[in-house]
Amino acid sequence: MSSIFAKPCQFIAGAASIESLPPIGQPEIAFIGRSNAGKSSLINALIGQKSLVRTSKHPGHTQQLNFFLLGERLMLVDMPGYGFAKVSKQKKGEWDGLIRHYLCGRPTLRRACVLVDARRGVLPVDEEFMELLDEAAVSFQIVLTKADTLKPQELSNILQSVNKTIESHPAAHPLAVATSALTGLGMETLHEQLAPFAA
Ligand SMILES: Nc1nc2c(ncn2[C@@H]2O[C@H](COP(=O)(O)OP(=O)(O)OP(=O)(O)O)[C@@H](O)[C@H]2O)c(=O)[nH]1
Ligand SMILES: [Mg+2]
Repeated sequence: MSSIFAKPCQFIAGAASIESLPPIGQPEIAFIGRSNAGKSSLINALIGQKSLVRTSKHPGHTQQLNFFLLGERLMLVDMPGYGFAKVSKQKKGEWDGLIRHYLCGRPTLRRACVLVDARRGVLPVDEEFMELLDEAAVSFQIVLTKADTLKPQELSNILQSVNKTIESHPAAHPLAVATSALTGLGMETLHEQLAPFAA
């Protein structure tokens, strides 16, 4: 495991509104994606812990922006899922508004990881957020999650199609990475790509 990801990681703050966002500090990496895409699980897998970040099989579990400080030098930000139909319209609006505000206005945000469930592929709501990231000039990377649930050929097909999507997004990292929080697939690649953002 590359050094920063082997360092202690601690919960720093949770923010359910723009007013309660923690002050600007260390460089930040945000993990965004649809509800249930595997954001919280991926952060646990990246830091080699089972349950620092709470996960659930029920979509809509993470309900605020949660800030985790890694090795005192890099903030990992777990976000609520976007576009979740089963929460009230008002809640959905609040979450999407908070996510948008954070993504477009956070000077310490270095990279957004856009998580896409490999079984579902890129959906219109993912495209919407990728366009927002393009406009805000926030560099992002598509991370396919739950790769363990697909056969190798299926995974290769979805990777190919996602890499096509990337071509139309100027802020996107040129290659998507396939991951599994269960098997650890892709963690080394993400460690290598994200570690340089640490202060
Ligand atoms: N098979 C498999 N299941 C996974 C993987 N990652 C996450 N899951 C499962 O997917 C479900 C959702 O995981 P979470 O990490 O809570 O997803 P989330 O994106 O944080 O969800 P919200 O907070 O509700 O937006 C849980 O049941 C996880 O066990 C994976 O790599 N493989
Ligand atoms: Mg979550």
